[in-house]
Amino acid sequence: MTPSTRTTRQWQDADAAHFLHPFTNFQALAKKGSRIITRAEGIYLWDSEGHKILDAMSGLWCVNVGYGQQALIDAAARQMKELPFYNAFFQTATPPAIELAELLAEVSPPQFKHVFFAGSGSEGNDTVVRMVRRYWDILGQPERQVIISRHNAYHGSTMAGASLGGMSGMHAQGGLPIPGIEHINQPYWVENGHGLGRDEFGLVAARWLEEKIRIIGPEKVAAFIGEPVQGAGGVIIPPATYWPEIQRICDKYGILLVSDEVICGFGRTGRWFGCETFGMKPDLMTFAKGVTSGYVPLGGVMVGERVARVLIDQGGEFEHGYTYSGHPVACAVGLANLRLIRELGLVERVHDDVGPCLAEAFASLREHPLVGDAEACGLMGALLLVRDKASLAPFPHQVGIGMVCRGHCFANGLIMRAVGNRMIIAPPLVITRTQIDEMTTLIRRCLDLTLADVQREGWR
Ligand code: PXG
Repeated sequence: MTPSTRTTRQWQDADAAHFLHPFTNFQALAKKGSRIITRAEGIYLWDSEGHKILDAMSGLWCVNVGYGQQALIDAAARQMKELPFYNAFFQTATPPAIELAELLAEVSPPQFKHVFFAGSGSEGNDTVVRMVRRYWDILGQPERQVIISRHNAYHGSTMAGASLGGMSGMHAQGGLPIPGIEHINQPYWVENGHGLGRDEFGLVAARWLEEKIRIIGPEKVAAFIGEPVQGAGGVIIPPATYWPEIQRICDKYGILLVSDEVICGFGRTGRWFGCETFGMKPDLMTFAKGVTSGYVPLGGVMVGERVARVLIDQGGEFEHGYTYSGHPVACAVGLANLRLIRELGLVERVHDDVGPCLAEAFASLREHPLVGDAEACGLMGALLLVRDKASLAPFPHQVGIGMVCRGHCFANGLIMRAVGNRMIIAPPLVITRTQIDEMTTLIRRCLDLTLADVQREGWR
């Protein structure tokens, strides 16, 4: 049935009866009913009640070229007609997968010439774990098993992805992390800075990696993985000193550096990949989301020459892969998407135009009585909601200030995420300056409404 053939209530009842949503308290949602999204265009969504919503989260950090791009739609339709599926397992390949591999190598930093395709970011990170350990095996150092990650990182929801991630709620369910994964603290200045200047703190936070390597024993450490900017963790933008120091430490101990570019890739930070914005040279890059702008699922791992040469020249068979590794329809859409990003000059646009515009808009929101800190990097931004601006003292946890603000966004036609006391956005890269103004006006209205709640309820 098409959306118009059922009422919102009917959709909600069927949803509650049959659909288990990801990261959702099923009982609470069934009581409230889902919001049913029925169509989209540009940076806007419409729900089943006809409400127009500004999607400042690009779906889920992925619709980089915005909704309704005909080139992507045509690419999918054409490929489905010609060859909807063939695998890449038994010494076969399809033209879209080959062409996308070629184009990915072209837009990636120069050390990347090869790609391993997966179906999602989580699968990509499972591949990372398999590949990193295989690399050290081939080199005769099988004791190098440990991968170091960070608390409050998000690397997906498969067993390996959730283990690499540093979300304590996820680790509490299902006996995670799997063996051989260790975590250090995150480079979040507000929580961990302890009075240091930001740049000084960046160095201190990076050196937590060195301490961890020494505790584990450098001969046992295989790799370090991190998101250039932690997305799901609340748009945690590290100090400029952080990644170069991480790079220095990885080089010193010879351990592989993995950049999880699932959110930061494909223009989000104002360069093709976040590692370029933050000045590091990873050996592997996980990607997903923006590679197809979310129109169809696709993920994978860019494999740098250091690892690729060992796997190819010395490795024999790599016993790993997915049915949908190199799915022709997904790859055809990926190709059309990357070509469109180039054609529209979206990466440069984020760097030179809409990125700086967002930074200015967020700087102006810093004046708001609830905002203790406002940060932006390319087209991702975060507002820290505080009880006291001078000390950055937080609201008591039970107030749930982020969720209060998010409720106002929901009611006012704006999708903005709350991560604890951080309100975050990552709009489509096609957003215009006028639309950034419109979004900023909406955000300010929601902050005002939240402040009114704070005053009425006496939360300060
Ligand atoms: N790495 C990073 C950095 C991600 O952000 C994944 C891996 C996993 O990708 P898949 O395609 O398997 O979901 C992600 C996904 C949130 C949220 O709440 C973020 C993601 C997924 C779901 C929710 O911000 N990022």
